[in-house]
Amino acid sequence: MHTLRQTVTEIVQTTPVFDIHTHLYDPAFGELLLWGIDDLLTYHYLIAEGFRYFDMPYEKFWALTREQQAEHLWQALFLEHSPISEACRGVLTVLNKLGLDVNRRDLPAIRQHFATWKVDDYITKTCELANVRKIAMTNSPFDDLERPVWERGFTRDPRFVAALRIDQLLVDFPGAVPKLRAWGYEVNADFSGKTAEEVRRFLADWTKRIDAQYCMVSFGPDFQYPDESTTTKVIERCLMPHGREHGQAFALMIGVRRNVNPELRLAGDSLGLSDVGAVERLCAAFPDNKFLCTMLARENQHALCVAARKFRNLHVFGCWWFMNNPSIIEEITRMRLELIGLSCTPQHSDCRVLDQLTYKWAHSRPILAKVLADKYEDLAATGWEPTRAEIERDVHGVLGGALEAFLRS
Ligand code: FIX
Ligand code: ZN
Repeated sequence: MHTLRQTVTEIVQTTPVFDIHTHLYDPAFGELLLWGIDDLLTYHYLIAEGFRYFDMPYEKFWALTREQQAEHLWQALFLEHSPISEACRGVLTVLNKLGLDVNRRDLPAIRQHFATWKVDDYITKTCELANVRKIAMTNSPFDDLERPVWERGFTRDPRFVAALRIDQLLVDFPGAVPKLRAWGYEVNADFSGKTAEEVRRFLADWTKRIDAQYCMVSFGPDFQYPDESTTTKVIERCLMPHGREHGQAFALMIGVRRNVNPELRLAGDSLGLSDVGAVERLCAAFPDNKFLCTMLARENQHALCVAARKFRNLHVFGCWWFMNNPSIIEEITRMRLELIGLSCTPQHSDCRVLDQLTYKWAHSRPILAKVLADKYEDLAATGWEPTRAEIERDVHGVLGGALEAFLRS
């Protein structure tokens, strides 16, 4: 006889997940899809940690090849100190799940192993190891490496779905204007003339071209709504009507302070406390639009859950970036289940390197199982015994099914 906890653990392990936010790419994007040991070791989370120990100047590190950077990171983070941080542990989980003997501490042997893989097979292997059924990419028309691939067209890999990322449109409209004009959209920085309808045409064209599942932006902690800014104008006059016309949700990732240390490049972003009230005002002003939201500061999580209790058009998701550590994931997941039940998506991976799917899901599934099992045991203690079918339904929901239903609604 299985205990309730064993049943929950087994179901959480075996239910395939829809990973709703990553920075991975359909293999048609070639080199944009990162994978393998050198990309794993040069993940920006590890670069930030490496500089805690390096004494070399920043420029010297950036001048190295990717392989040399990986070697320095391996040396400092794995050989000279035990790799106990979550991001370091992740690399070892990936290697271990691939069947490699991490105990040998042998980077050349690990590299040899990766050299034997072909990318398509490796995607299949990784999706199997991570038990991932669908991966949402982050797709920006403003990215000069990515845009030409979409414009050329390609046969889509059904495992990868698109999300339309529009940071520049919302946080740097004057910078976006010359680009939009060059692409044939008649927009003006002062929002005069046909600007609003042309931005909507741009959003509609890209939504169709990439089959965007939702539209997404990241904001700093200073994000406000409403205010006198162009951001508010773009939201009110372009994004909201576009969202209603196309039934498309608007995902907000709020709280990132970009470039607090520019020397660290992609690893140089930090966080700040945001105003959940701005999200509430957005949800209240546009009850016929759908919003997804995740926040970067731990201190914002409780208020965000309360906001979701007030607005059914708000779906809370993920433990983003600095929140993606076991102790915090457990705390936040528990709080969300207690406040908003199963109507949320506790986790996304935010992978930048394909292999990370393996560790991000291997690390978060047991936490989800533990928290869910506690909750089902509390139910059982009242005499309400959850059936296997009910648990399967719930787990499918929190591993992406609830979000799919929200997007369809
Ligand atoms: O803006 C984002 O989507 C962030 O997730 C990234 O910019 C960030 O660099 C990251 O990889 C966090 O996990
Ligand atoms: Zn991201």
